[in-house]
Amino acid sequence: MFARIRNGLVVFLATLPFAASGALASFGVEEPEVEGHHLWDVDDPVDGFHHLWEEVMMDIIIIGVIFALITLYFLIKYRRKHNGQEGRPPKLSRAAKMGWVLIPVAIFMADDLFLAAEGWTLWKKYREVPENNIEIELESAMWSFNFTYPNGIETYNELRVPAGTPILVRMTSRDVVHSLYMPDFKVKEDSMPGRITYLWFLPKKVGEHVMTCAEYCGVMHSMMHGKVIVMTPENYQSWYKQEQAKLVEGGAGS
Ligand SMILES: [Cu+2]
Repeated sequence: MFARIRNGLVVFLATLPFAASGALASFGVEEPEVEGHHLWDVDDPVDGFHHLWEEVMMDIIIIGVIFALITLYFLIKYRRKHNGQEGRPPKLSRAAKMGWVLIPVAIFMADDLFLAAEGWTLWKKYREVPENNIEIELESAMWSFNFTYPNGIETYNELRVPAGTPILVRMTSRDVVHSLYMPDFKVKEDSMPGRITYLWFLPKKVGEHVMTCAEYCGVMHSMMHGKVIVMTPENYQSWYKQEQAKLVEGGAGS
C-alpha cells in the first residue's frame, strides 16, 4: 500500500515540470516575435506585461506545488490505518500554531506585494511615450471609435497603423465613459467626456487585431468594437496619402 503511494508520488513529481510548462504554454506565455529591426528594441507594454504574467504564473505554480506536497504528506501521514480508527489531532505548541498560520500568510503576502509593486512599476514606465510616435486622436461616442490622423483623415472603428512605429492615441469622449481596449497590445484606457487621456502601443507585425469598448456605455455597447490594422510602412504611407488626396479633393469640390 505504502509502496504504491510512494510510486504514485514519484510519478506525480516527475510529471510536474511538464505540467508546469504545459500550463505556461496554454496561457500563451511565449517570447514575443522579434524581427531584425532596430525599432523592435523599443520596450513596449506587450513585452513588459508578458514578462509579468510569466512571473505570476511561475509563482502560482511554485507555491501551489509546495502547498500540494505538504497536503499530500499530511494525507499520507495521518491516513486511517485500520477500520474504526478515530482521528486525534496532534498537540501543537503555541509557536508551532503561530508558525503554521503566519509563515504561509507571510509567503503569500510577500509574493503578492512583490508582484503588485512590479505591476505598478510597469504601469508607470509605460505611461511614458516613446518620442518617435504617431499621434492619433480618438473621440469615442455612443457607439463608435472615431479616429483623426495628423493630416485630418478620419476613420471609424478602424485604426490603421504602420508596423514598427509607436502609436499614441490621445482620447476623449463625446458623451459617456468608454474604454479603448486592445488586448493584443496589452493596453486599455478610459475615454471620458471633458477629459483627455492617452495610451500608446507598438505594432510589430502586419495583421489585424481587435479593439473593443471595455466600459459599459449603453444598449449598443456590445456592438462598439473595431479593428486595428497593422500595415507595412510602405502600404501605410500610400494609404495615408491616398486618403489625404481624397480629403483635399472632397474639400475642393464642396
Ligand atoms: Cu463604449
